Amino acid sequence: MRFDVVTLFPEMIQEAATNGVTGKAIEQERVGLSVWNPRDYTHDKHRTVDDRPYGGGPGMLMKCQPLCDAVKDARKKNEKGDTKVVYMSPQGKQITQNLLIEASHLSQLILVAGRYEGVDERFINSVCDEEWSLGDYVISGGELAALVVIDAVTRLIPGVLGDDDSAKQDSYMDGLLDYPHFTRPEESELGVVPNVLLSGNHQLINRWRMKQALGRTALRRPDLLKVKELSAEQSALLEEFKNEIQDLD
Ligand code: 4HQ
Repeated sequence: MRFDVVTLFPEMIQEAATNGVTGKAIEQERVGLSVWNPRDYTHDKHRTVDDRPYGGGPGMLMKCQPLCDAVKDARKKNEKGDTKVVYMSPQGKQITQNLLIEASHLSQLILVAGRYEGVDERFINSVCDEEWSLGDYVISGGELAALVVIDAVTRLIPGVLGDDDSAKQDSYMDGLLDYPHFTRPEESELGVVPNVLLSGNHQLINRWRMKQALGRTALRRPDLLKVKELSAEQSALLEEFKNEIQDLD
C-alpha cells in the first residue's frame, strides 16, 4: 500500500514518518510514501496557495486549483487499484481502529493536510471521498492528523510488526484497554511487581492480564464494554475483578 500526503509542509511528514516502525516499513518497501506540495502547482510569481474567504471573516483558505493539481499528480502513482482521497478535519468522521483496518486494504490513501482556516468546500465535495477527524479538538494543520493515520495503518500491514509482536496481541485484546505492564526491578521505592507475573505460569498470567484489561475498561471506558461481546470466561473474570474492588474497604 502507498500513502500520498498533500501538504504545505512536506518535510514535517518526511521527517516524522521515516523514523521507527513507519520508517522501517518504508525502507523495506512494505509501504510507499510521497509528499505533494500545492505550492509546486501554482503558476503565479508569488506561488500563492491561499486566498481570502468569500463573505469575509478572519484567516485565509487554501485555493482549489493547487490542491486539485497536486491530488491529480498523486493519483498517477496508482493508475490501477483502489484509491481513497481523505481530507483531515474536525468536521470529519472520527477515526477508529475499524476505520483504519478498512483503510489498510486500499492500494493508495491520499491524505490532504490543510493549513490556515482550511480548504475551499468545493475541493472537499468534488475531489475528496471522505473527511476524517482525530477527535473533537483543533490543531494547526492536518499534517499531524495524516501522520497518525499513516502510523496506525502501517502497523496493520502484514509483515510490518514482527510475528511475535503486538499485532496479534492487539487483536486478542480487541475493543479493550491494555493491561498494566512491569519491567525490572522486581522491587523499588515505587512499589512491587504483581507476584503472578513472576510465577512463570502462562495460563495464570494470561488470565490475570485479561482480568486487568476487562477491569480497567469497565472502570475507565464503560462505553467500550457496552458494545463488546464477552465470552463466559471473560464475564467471570470481570466479576472477579469487580468483587476484588469491593474487598478493598
Ligand atoms: N485540523 N483532525 C484545521 C484539525 C484536525 C482534527 C486540521 C485543524 C485541518 C485546517 N484534523 N485544519 N481534529 O483540527 O484532523
